[in-house]
Amino acid sequence: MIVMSIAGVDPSAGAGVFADLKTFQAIGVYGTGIVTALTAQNPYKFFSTLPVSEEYISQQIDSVIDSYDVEFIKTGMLYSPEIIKLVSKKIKEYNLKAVVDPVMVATSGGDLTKEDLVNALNKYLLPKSILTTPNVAEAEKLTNYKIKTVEDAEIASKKIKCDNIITGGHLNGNNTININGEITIKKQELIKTDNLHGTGCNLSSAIVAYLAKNNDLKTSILKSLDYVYEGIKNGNYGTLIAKI
Ligand code: PXL
Repeated sequence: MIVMSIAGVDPSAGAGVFADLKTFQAIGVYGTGIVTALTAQNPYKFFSTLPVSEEYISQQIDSVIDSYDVEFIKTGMLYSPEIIKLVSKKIKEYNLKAVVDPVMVATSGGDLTKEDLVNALNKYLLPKSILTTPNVAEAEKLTNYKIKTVEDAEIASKKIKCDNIITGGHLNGNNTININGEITIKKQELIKTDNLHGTGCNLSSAIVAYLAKNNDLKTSILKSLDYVYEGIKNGNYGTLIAKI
């Protein structure tokens, strides 16, 4: 029951690898963390990014998998098309089941990507993944399709290259889940708060943790939506506080 996050480091620990590890721990699985980039940021302001070389990302992945039997991973901030290609190669090499948070822009407006990642995500990573978790803006970019309503989200979800959940924070709380072409709309109450930093990171890492605990994909998604909702409700300091 060992899982892995491949993502960036947010030192304020509401997002990125540190947040993923907290979520893994809260749900009761052992988490490992591969760092693709360091960032200097807090929930309100993004300062800068220092990427890690592909060679060193590769060494980190190999060294963990050398001694741990990892089945489920999540990916977050992958920063460049080259890193996306590398991670896709590792997924194939080690037969990993990947949940992809298609990180493209930070809520705080930070430099989380070097260039446009849409092509690399669609061509290399998503076809090899078991799930992706875009928000509305990310789903629009992945599909080149404008999403204004839940019906639009359903159409976009069918264009995405693997099973997916389009999160509902900008659709009145309506999350659109597409598993094997079967759509489920899960509505959640929207909470008025600024404790939203890291919601995407925590959702995808919770899904991986529940999968590792032998829940099926749909159950893992639904439990993770509840987990993040509770985190937002109990949050403080501009970020969510995970509780189960
Ligand atoms: O949620 C996007 C994201 C992913 N990864 C890192 C981040 C953020 C948002 O701030 O800092 C490291």
